[in-house]
Amino acid sequence: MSNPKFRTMGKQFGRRSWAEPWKIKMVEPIKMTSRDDRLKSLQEAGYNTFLLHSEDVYIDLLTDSGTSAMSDRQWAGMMLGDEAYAGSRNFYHLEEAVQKYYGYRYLVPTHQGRGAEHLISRTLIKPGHYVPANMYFTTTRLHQELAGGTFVDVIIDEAHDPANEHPFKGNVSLEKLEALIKRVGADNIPYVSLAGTVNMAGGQPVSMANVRALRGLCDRYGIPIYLDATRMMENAFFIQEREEGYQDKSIATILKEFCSFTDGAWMSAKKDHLVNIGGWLAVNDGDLFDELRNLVVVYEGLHTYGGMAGRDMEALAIGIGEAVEDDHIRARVEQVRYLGTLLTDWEIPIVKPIGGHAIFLDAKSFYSHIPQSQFPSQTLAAELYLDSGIRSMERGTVSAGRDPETGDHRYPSLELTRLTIPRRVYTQAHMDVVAESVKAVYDARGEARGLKMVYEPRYLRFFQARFEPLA
Ligand code: PM9
Repeated sequence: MSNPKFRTMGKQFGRRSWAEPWKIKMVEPIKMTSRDDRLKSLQEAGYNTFLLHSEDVYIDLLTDSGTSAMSDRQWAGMMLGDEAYAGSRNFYHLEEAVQKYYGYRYLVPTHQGRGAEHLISRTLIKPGHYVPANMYFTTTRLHQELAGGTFVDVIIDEAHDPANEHPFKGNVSLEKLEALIKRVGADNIPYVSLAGTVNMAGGQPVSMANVRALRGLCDRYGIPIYLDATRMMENAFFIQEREEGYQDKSIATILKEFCSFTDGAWMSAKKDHLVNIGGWLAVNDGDLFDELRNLVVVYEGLHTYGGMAGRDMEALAIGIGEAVEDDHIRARVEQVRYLGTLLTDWEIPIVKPIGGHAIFLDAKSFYSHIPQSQFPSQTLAAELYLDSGIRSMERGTVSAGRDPETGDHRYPSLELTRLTIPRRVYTQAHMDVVAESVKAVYDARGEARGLKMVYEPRYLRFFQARFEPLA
């Protein structure tokens, strides 16, 4: 076959092509702009892709958060919204779906993931506590720090090397965790903060063997495990694909088994669950639930809506059922891989193995002449937008923020620019256009200059910081 797509996919997977398990019923026009228009937009946005108007974007790969296309069933569910202030029937549907697929006992709804992170951090973390995690996530770590905790990264070393092909780069290093427990004492560790998959490591999964062993270690010291389940469906897919004994198990079965090793989870439903807004927190401990259910009314809304409309909860309940379908998750991950395979065929440096929700360009290798103090990932996101109107996201030094103790930039080992694929939104032809643009920017890499930060907000600076090009 002459088509390079078939050559590569055939070589890699040894089977026939996959296709999306849906067809398109409604479309939203997008427009291509001129390079002059894009330069103007970029200058107005202070070289930060978060500050662009979405109308000025051609293919939007900023995030997979809240950007999914809902199904006809979810839209039908929106019409069944029960907008009662208290006791909405849609809440009970949502509760049932979380109990059925994740297996946790009690549910607290929140407006999105960080609402849930706020509640769990505020409830469990006290000043002086240490919170071990398999790499940081921006909002998660900030809430843990605001509650008085000190974040400690206990992910395996391989996760910090973009070229390392370890199949489960999201795994917790039990040695690092046990060393921390011995150093600070189990009483000072309120919980292990476990994410599946690990966003900042490149969408990398945690194995079932690792979470099982983690449970064993935590039980010995009496430490609970709380899971960031935001992209757990994708994690389940990688277990099915790569871990012995799971090939014939469904995504739903794997998800539930994984969650059974944890004490509860928080969720940004805007990702895996195929909705535009929503989140939740679920736990097994009745006393903790009472506290969380009381706190949610202070910060989010009543405990039967938590900041969501009834119609949003209905779409979310339906989305959970669609998201665990094996065909859905396979098409989702394979589309990401399709893009990544095109890029690796052109020897463009990306994080390997290809993760679940995005391609992460390795900006340190891409722009080896730009030091981290000049923000190579931010520069790459700006150059990509300039080339073709494709919007990506910085996941390097700007996202890492400043060390709360020293006030210095934190320079992460992974300096990445993320091309995030929304679920059920773009076609393979869009992926071809994206790959060609990345290639054009790569070919011109020697001409790129770094950026200087001219405005820096106090919290989560990557959202609102402004930059100017260096001469
Ligand atoms: N993730 C993302 O684009 C949204 C904007 S960047 C902060 O990847 C994890 C693993 C996430 C996540 C958001 C949240 C917060 C928690 N955990 O955005 O508040 O990837 O719903 O969730 C983004 P919310």
